[in-house]
Amino acid sequence: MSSQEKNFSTSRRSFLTAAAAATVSTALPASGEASAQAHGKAPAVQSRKRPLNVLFLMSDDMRPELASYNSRFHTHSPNIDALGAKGVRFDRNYCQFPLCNPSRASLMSGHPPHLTRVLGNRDDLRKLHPDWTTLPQLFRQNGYTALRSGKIFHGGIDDPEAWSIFDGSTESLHMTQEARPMNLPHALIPKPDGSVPPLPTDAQAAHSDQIFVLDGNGEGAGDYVVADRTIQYLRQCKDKPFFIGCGFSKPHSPPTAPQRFFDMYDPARLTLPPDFAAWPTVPDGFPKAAIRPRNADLFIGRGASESEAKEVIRAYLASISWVDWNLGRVLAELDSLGLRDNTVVVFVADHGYQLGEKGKWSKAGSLFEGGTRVPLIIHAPDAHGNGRPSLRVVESLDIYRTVAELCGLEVPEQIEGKSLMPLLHNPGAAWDRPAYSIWSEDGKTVHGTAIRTEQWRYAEFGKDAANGAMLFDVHADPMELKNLAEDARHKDTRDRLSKLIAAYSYPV
Ligand SMILES: [Ca+2]
Repeated sequence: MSSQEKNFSTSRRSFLTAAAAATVSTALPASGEASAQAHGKAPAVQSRKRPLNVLFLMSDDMRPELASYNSRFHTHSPNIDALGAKGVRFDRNYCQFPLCNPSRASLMSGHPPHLTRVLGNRDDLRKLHPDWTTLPQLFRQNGYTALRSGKIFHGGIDDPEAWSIFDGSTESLHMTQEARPMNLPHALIPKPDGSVPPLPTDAQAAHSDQIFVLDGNGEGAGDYVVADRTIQYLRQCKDKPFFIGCGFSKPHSPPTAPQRFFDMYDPARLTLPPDFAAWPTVPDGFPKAAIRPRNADLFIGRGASESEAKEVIRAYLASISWVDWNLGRVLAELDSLGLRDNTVVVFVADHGYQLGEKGKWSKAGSLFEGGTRVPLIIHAPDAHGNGRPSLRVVESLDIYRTVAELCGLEVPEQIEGKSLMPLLHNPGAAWDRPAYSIWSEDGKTVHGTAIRTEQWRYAEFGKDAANGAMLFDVHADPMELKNLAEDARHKDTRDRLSKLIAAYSYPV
């Protein structure tokens, strides 16, 4: 065994330890046991011959633009939708930070971003917290084989303690198939002040203007390889307990998919959001701090014409459909190996994205629904709520505790978030926890904090909202077009939510 391999061959002792733990406490009440629990009787314990495995599927920059989440684009996402129909689909799940590394560090460590202190894409969670136990690490310590394919932690900042094999590979970024760049026409869209800026020349901006088209099914490229490797790991681990992380890197820019996924969408039929603007635009009545003046992922330093915007939305949807297709290959393998009934399957994205709303083409700085709402599906075998969606507000931070408890693993002290077990059992159960998301402009201090309840989204910028606030009734105004923060009729609501933000301690 090479020095890079740790616990890859699961010892019998650790296997038995994990198996015993799983047998004692994992099972959700089976049918009929719920009422017994409601009357104060302990539910019957369901025994398992083997511990539950975990297949942890992630996507990058995917807002819930999926058919089952009522995407207005009718996205072709049959595999994710089927997974959601099999398990519990959380329709109001929120990330804690709209940027890759901070969001993933929070989710995988079970601590909110103001405690991880990972507030930018260069902070290293493991270096900051050598003693913390990340989620895959917890499984590895309990005798599981923990393997990663693709992007689970941030690219280039993987957690060496998390995985049974750590090779620091970045296979999700490799492309062995030549991708055809499709350059968008550089329309010169004047700025709101009438000036026309020069076309961006820096490498990042040039890169951001490209869409990549692949041949066939994308064989040999990016997420195809991530799925292939996951399938290989499933075959390798089918007879021992595993935690396999499968991290797709799309629809993160540059949008990439085989031609046939582009063909699923007609750009002429795609509609732009009502607050679409060619440039990042602060609408009347909104604080400037809510909209970063420069895009970070697409349309960097230049305006977007309506036709270009539709081409990019089409490419984003095609990328989602390609992820969905690859995810379907992984789940088909899980089925063919007979592992579905013994495996907890999680699907989540790191954060959302703005697709032209308020002129934004990025997640960075977005404390709107677009930037913070992400799909979350959990299929736990025997969960009583399987097949029903949950409308309760939950956080990606809740995943750590939930998955650990599902598998009967003792959760380390200090882990935050709340177990979603009650919602997996009864998706409509009472639930009064709000979701929080923060943003840091400089990676050091918190510049904005948002709170989401079932009816309201409220965000403050600067300490005590020194740089403004925004309040939306998300039932009446799902597109977040009208800021109610200064509306006297909603003062009580604002005051109540403001107090919650103040209590959500963070360094300012
Ligand atoms: Ca991301």
